[in-house]
Amino acid sequence: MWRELAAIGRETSTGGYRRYAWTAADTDCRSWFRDQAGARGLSHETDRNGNQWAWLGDPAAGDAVVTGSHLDSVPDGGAFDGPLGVVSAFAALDELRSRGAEFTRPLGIVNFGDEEGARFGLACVGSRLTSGQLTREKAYALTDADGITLPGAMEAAGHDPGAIGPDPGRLARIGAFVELHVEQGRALDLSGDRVGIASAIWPHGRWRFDFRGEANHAGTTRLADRRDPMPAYAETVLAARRAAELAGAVATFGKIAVEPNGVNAIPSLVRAWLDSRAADRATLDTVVAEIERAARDRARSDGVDLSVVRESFTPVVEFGHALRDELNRLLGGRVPVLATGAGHDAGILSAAVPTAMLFVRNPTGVSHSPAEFAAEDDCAAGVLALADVLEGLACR
Ligand code: HGY
Ligand code: MN
Ligand code: MN
Repeated sequence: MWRELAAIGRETSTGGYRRYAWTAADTDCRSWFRDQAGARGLSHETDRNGNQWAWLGDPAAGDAVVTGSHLDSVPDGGAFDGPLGVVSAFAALDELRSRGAEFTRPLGIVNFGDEEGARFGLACVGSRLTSGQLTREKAYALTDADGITLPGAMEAAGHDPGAIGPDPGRLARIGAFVELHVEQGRALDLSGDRVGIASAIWPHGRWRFDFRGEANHAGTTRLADRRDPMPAYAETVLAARRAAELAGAVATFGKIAVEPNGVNAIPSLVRAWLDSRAADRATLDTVVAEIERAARDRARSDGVDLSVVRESFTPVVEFGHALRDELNRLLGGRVPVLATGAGHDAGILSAAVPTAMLFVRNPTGVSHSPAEFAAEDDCAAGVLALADVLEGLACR
């Protein structure tokens, strides 16, 4: 199963994955998901927002136990972020069948669409739409770098965007959602555990900084006459690192677009995206405010205009203690419980459905990189833990 999926959307020159929402690679991942469901005799449906659901039993019976994750990636992402949760879900079902488990609740396996937001800039589009945290209007306004809209991309991929929007009926049928995910950090490596349980997700967001200056000749324009946006951007990146260090938070400028992007042309525009996260909302607000202040100060002194737009935001998620503690009990009670700075569909869904997460050890902690790795025996331990959890929740 893993090897079949691993070949899809992999960029040979980097070893990273380019599985962006509603692209050919995404379509191939969706076909893979449908085939896995069919091979196990599960019913398959794609919901109005493009999320895929595979069912054992009739979801209309309600109180379903659902597990799964996402298959899309960040640019040149790793093999495990997302896919490990989906592959483990199918493998855990196989394990439960080998145990002769009798399901007393419907079991769902889900592939949430567009979790990374790599193409349209907003994280967790599929789960946000379904849970009503992203309005149809805002979704229709999302565009990629080529100006293609989200509905346009859906249609080109064969999905009718006409009905995108909240799906409360679907969520009402879910009694519990458990997402297994590779850890994006080293807590389990440091504690020597194969599997962990999530306690919380840090609040985090994405802000777009547009520094607008004046295009001019790099060789003939005196420094005093320039309205160059690049130094203001550079000052902002350094201010972001200082602010984050001071606050024990994180701040990253990982994506930048320069116009006209010529070696011998002073830029007219530097567009840069900030990703910032902190353990609590007040700290995050303080860090972002400090970064914006530094950006405005330097922009002003350089005669550069600045606009800052918040493009994506996820408030702190505290996973419900009942399901969290039930997972720990089902796994023997000695599983480490850890917070994460990474966003997940489980975080989005936790506003509407009892939700929990299992983490699988990542020996280097590296993620959002081709170097992302998890050892096969740790992944197998994750499958068995997920099977134990699903058995305890859905097979009593
Ligand atoms: O950015 C995140 O935290 C997640 O990988 N989407
Ligand atoms: Mn990710
Ligand atoms: Mn992920």
